[in-house]
Amino acid sequence: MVRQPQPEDRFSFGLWTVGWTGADPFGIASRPALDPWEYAEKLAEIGAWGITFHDNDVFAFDADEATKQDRLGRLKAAADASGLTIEMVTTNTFSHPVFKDGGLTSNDRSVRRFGLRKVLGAVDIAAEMGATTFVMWGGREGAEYDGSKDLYSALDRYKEGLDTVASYIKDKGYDLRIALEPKPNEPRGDIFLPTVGHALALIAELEHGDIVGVNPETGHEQMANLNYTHQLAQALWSDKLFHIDLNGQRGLKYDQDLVFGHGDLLSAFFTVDLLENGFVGRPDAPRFVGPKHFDYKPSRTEHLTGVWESAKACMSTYLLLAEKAKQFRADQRVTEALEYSGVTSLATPTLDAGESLADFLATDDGFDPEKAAERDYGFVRLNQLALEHLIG
Ligand SMILES: [Mn+2]
Repeated sequence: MVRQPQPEDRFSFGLWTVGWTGADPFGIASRPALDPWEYAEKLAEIGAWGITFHDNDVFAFDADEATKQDRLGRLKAAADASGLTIEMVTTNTFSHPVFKDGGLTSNDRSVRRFGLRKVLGAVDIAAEMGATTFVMWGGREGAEYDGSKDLYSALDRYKEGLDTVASYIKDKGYDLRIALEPKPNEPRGDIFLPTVGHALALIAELEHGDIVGVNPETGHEQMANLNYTHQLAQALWSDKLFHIDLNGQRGLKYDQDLVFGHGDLLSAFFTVDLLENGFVGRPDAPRFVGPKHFDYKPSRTEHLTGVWESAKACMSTYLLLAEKAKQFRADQRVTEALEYSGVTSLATPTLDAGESLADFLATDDGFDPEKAAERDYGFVRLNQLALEHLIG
């Protein structure tokens, strides 16, 4: 029996997750929509600590200024009253057909200027709401046809857009960092910045990249056949893991947004192990300190009861895995298996401290490749120990 989630667990949910009414490309909504503040209140009731939203989760695309302020005020009041933190805000530059060829990288310059203004408007909202992260998911930044984009210019425009947003944040003195959310495809045939690695490479080219990091989503990386935990690790190694989107995905198919752990469970175990316990051999390495944010969709087959059950399932799965991961790390057999496997010794630099390249090349370690090739690493036993903790 897993314990109840507590505010100190810092679980947070996008309003669009529990707020998804089940409409998909093949069918209409399968359950009613509530008001944003109703979702917030209910999330607080089941143990969430925080909420996140797109501008248009709260007010319509064409809402006038008074309506925007009224609805944002009602949401903020509900969040404050139930003790919820609005930790992240993002912009919707994908639903309205004006963005069908992208927001920051549309071939139409007037759309790019409109898109940029919309993003900057959402940055102001994020600051007003007290959010500390501004996620940018460029779902429509991409193409279906290779001939439809000057790909070099598209990357230039992406860079221009991100630098403009980042410098705006700095000019305003907002306590906000941008987190880019990679995804390989869907809704575009090919989305720009398809993986964490691509996003990190673009960030390295920015003028204001110091306040730009990544928001990796489990399913998005797995849709690219990549290992989510490895992506989190590289983002941490680059000190760029600003936010996370936890969910579940079963193989290479459409973006399923399943409950966390309802996809690749063993992978989810090692994701939680990294988030909770850090790198095995490097206690000095950066750790993820942000909220445990879920970006999932309650399946279309569920009605409102199922919506709340699925949100609770995300949190209880995380808590169960965190408990299992703690036991895994504390197990003496695991310590021995890690030692046997050489996992912890990977932290030792390959060259000696102060060893010159000339000395290194002149040194004979007496190394025998045939002998070294006989080494057994014991990775299977290590993995089995993880699995036994997971299902035991
Ligand atoms: Mn997704």
